[in-house]
Amino acid sequence: MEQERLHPEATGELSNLLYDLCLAAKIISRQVRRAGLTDILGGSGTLNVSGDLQQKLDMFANETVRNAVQHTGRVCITASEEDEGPVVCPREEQGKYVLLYDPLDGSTNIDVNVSIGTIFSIHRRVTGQQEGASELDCLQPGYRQVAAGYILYGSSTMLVYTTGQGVHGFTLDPTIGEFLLSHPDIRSPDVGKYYSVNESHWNKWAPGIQRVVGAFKNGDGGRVEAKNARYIGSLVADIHRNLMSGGVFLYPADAISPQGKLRLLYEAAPLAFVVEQAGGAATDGRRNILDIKPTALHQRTPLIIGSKQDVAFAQSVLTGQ
Ligand code: FBP
Repeated sequence: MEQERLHPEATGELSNLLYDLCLAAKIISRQVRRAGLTDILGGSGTLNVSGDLQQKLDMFANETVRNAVQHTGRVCITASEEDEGPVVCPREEQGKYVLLYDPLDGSTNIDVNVSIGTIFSIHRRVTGQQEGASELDCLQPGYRQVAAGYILYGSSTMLVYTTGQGVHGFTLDPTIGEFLLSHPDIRSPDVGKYYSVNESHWNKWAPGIQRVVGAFKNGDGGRVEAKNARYIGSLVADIHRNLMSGGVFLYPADAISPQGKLRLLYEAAPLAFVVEQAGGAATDGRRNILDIKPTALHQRTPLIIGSKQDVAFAQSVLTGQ
């Protein structure tokens, strides 16, 4: 509500939409915390549009987020990693916002009790009421986001979000069922102490990427000092650690995935908005992630994200500057 007052034109709809996402996060958090005790672990037997085996919890989280926003009159369309196409809200309940989300990122880690997360990105609708909401509303560049963030289901459940006025972290107090402001105005160090990448892909990388990762690992005798390695293999957990302690995460393109693995609309762009608002940066190796104009709902992008000077170093090596 305080942040809303920074926007004289605000109607409260965005605040309420963020609160709808908080409700979904509490329901998902409860399920994640009890996952080992209930029949919700393991695969659902179906594949998503990206060919990934959908976990039961993926499906649960996907429906929970959609149900939390679809009939509120605040959202006109949703798009999710787990849905092939966008889901248009009932005509008479279409609002002015667009919600893009990854309901449960890192889902391959669910069954082994490793931290996972929900990632969300909110845009303003671009289609008119007459023509009805469509995929056009979803295919907007990252710099047009009005809000973005993630919920981390780790040792505690945390919500971290931005509306363009800095980045703020809240911790869920399960005893009162409320997110409490535990990390106001998060700032990320310009130079990180960690580098995070799946080095098992080394031989599939282009020489430029090998040079960048090599420099983060061993230093490069001037521009970069050697860093410590940390890689969980759960995007939200890796990004959150680097946001708090300083670090650079890389999921580059490689011979198998020439566009990288991670999805632009509901993984890279929302995390780039958060990290940039905390003083960091995000690139696909050549340009700012937030400047990429999407052409497909589930398009992928190479991603280098984190402490500003480390990302700048990587981009300068990859562009030969
Ligand atoms: P999804 O679970 O949303 O498909 O996430 C993809 C992901 O698990 C990220 O969380 C993580 O950063 C990456 O893939 C790990 O990939 P890899 O196993 O190749 O290192």
